[in-house]
Amino acid sequence: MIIFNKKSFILALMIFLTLGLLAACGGGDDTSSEGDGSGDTEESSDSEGSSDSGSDSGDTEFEEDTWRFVTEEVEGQVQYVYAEEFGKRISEKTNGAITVEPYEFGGLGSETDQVDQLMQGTVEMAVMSPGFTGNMVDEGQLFALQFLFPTDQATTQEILNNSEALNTDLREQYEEHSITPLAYWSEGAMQWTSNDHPLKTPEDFENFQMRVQTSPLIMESYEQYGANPQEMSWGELYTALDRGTVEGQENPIFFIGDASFHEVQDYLTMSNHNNYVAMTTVNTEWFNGLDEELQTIVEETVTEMQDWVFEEQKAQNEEYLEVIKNDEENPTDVVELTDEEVATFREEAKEVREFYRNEVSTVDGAILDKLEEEIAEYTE
Ligand code: 6CS
Repeated sequence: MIIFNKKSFILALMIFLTLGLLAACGGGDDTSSEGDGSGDTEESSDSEGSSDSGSDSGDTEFEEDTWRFVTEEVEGQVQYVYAEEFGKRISEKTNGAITVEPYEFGGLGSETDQVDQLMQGTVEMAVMSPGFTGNMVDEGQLFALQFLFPTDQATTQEILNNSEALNTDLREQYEEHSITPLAYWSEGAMQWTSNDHPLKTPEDFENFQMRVQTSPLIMESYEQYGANPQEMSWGELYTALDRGTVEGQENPIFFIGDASFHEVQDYLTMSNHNNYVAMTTVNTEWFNGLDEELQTIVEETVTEMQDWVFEEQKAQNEEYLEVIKNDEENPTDVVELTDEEVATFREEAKEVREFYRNEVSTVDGAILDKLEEEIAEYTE
């Protein structure tokens, strides 16, 4: 028979309170973090301040569910770590009920296959590049317009966050295809790489075999410079560059370095001719079918991660510039453009805006017009 005296009662009470406190701090959520494969949910989420958002889901019991989140990149690269971080935060905010499963590029097919999967709801979420929706959402191709956004990355990100043209008008265009872009974010300024000669003037592009994503407007942009653009998945790009099937490509620095394209290229031109814009997207019908509290959690998480992903891409782009410069086995000539050289490209690129307005846009360029006005407000 167990006899409770005062001492043992206080001891039992203390143990009980300590266990309760640990559980409240997340120390007892073994079951909740089981599914996300991250193992360090509580620590990283706390340090990123992910629980300071408006929604308080502390008492809500969410139904267990798994959301598939496909990306166009592989482990360690910006899109993939974004999906991982998003998953950690969602798991924490739903007390472990929701597991987000990030998918690396390749596991579910090519980039355009992934667009189809999101549209059909085979996956719930995707990080998507507008360059791969070019044959479907005409207006989304405006991201291919070179020298449209300011060179300053922080200002560009602010415009992406706040633009009504993008977050309302363009979103509606995507929603006609069951794709809801919840946010647009930059993976960094794009640069050109090439073999044989650096790309410094439009003449350097004459008959140049340039790899591009599947967007008629990206094709047009390089045809304007006299190049022969070729559409291709990035999964085939290293080999194509190595064999000379294509001679050059465009991408942010982290991607050039991490995918080792610099190993099979001689020159990196710091052209800053565009930003690599990615979208956090959800299948429209799936998202609209979620209960309101979950919708709010998703939206808040996406919003709070805009700053997080800005810092992530910045760090990766800085890191890989050093990697490329210091790779003695595979030397790359890093070339800066003069102001005059940039001005020449800028002038040529303006012609493509007219092409977009007249030949691509289904709304007579209205979204681009609005976006240009918004950009002007940030830059004038
Ligand atoms: O060049 C591409 O197609 C790839 N580039 C980046 C920065 N992310 C994924 C995309 O598929």
